Amino acid sequence: MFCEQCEQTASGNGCHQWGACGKSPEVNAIQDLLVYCLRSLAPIALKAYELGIPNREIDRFTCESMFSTMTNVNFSTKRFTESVQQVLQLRETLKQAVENHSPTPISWPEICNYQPDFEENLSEQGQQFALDLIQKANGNIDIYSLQLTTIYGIKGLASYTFHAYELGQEDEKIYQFIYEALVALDRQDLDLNAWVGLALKLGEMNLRAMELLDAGHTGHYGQPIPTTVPLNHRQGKAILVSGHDIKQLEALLQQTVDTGITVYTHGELLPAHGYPILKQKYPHLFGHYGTAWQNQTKDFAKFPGAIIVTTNCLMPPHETYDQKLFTVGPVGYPGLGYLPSNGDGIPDYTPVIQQALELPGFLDDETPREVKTGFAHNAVLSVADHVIEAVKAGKIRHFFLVGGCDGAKPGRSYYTEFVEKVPQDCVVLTLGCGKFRFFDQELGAIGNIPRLMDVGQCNDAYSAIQIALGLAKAFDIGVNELPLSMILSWYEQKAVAVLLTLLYLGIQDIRLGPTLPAFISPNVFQLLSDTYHLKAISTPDEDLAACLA
Ligand code: SF4
Ligand code: SF3
Repeated sequence: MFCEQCEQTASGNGCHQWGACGKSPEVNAIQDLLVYCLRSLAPIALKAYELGIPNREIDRFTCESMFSTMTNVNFSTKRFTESVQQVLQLRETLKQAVENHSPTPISWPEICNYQPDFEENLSEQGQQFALDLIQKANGNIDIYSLQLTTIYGIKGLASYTFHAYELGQEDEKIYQFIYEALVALDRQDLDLNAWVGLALKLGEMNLRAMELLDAGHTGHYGQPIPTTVPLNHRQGKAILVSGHDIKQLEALLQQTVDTGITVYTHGELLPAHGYPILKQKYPHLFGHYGTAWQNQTKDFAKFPGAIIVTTNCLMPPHETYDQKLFTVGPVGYPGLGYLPSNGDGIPDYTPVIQQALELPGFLDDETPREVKTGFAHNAVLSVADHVIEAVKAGKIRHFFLVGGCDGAKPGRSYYTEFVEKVPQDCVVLTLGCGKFRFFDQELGAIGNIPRLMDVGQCNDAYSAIQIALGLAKAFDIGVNELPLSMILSWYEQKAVAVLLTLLYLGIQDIRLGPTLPAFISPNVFQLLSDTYHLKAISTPDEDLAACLA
């Protein structure tokens, strides 16, 4: 096998024997096969758009399928086999429709006729695609690096697009771009500049996807407001919801009204508590349980109720808790209960509810502990006057956005130490699951402005961007002139898409860690460093001194 799509890739240069994430070579190969089949669909889907016969079912299926191949999402060969079958059926039906509509005969590229042999092992057939891109790049390592950046960026973009369409927010420009980018992977005539342009275009499209998702969240659940979230449990039966999917969280809340079950969030669902409509409608949405995704084998084992994982990051479960763990949407693992969606995209959560009622739940009330979330763009910019005053009066010297993904590597303690060392006259904004390294620290306030503000999930990078743009406008300066430094941590492919968005916006001096992506070649990194001053993190002391200089 070969995979280097995430930060924990083995030895920093690729998983070859088995995924450090727990992905087997079989699953890796069938994921490659699924992506290749989606590439075989892309030219037909683009032609359908050209002829005015777009197919929304195929657009959405493409996004959910790409999402399922992201790190720590789906480990089920059975589910990937079904997806491969489905994509080929959809492709052939669409091909027929396009040919019927076209005034002239169409000569499809060879890839559009690709057909695996379903009588034979699909994973074995997927193995051939491990080397497909480097061949397409004629061995040019820099082109290959940008091809991989593109394909991983598509996975991130597709996942945010999936979340947005679940909430009724779509823009067909994004779907068309995803097909264009998938088609580009089959081209051999693009030079380095063209690939860089494509990667930045991906960043632009991802900004749009995050904007749509923001509109979906705020449209359904209201503008986030600073909210105190209990970190303690209360007595009673319990369900824990993990991942990023607030729509699924809401569906579960609806289905558990009057059951007496208390619902807790886990991981990237902490910011859901900041949405006022969700909190008002469902008082049994109580608190947040556990810390970052990489601690789930301990946290899930201890949780005395049922658990649902709605998106990344799912770790291979231990047998001590796999019976109470369920997956929905793109997520899957062999042997775990999977709840398929009904026509409206919502599963019947009865098996989860039954499991929660059978389990003991929490037997006592725990001493209250709490944390705050909900400092999204609306909340922060509504007090922009105070912020500006505090900056002008010298009370706030600098802002740090310390955010992104978490992970198990020891090098990630950099982010905890960085936040601990941020001087008293500076403010830390955070987002993504990386916040769990310091989210419960008491950093106090500068006047009435908290020194630690949780902007939201990783996709709420959109919110952080709006805050930065809003402040830049208020100060009447460029965003790169703000007293703001971005200290980012990455792990999976959503972070790749977010990074491309920040580069598309021309954000300079981003510090990225804990290690640089293995798929970025030295020349491509040099290019990003020359153009955007993108740099690797060094030590908290050195980086703080440089940011404040
Ligand atoms: Fe390795 Fe990451 Fe790929 Fe898993 S997703 S196989 S850890 S590079
Ligand atoms: Fe985290 Fe998996 Fe990336 Fe949404 S939950 S930020 S790693």
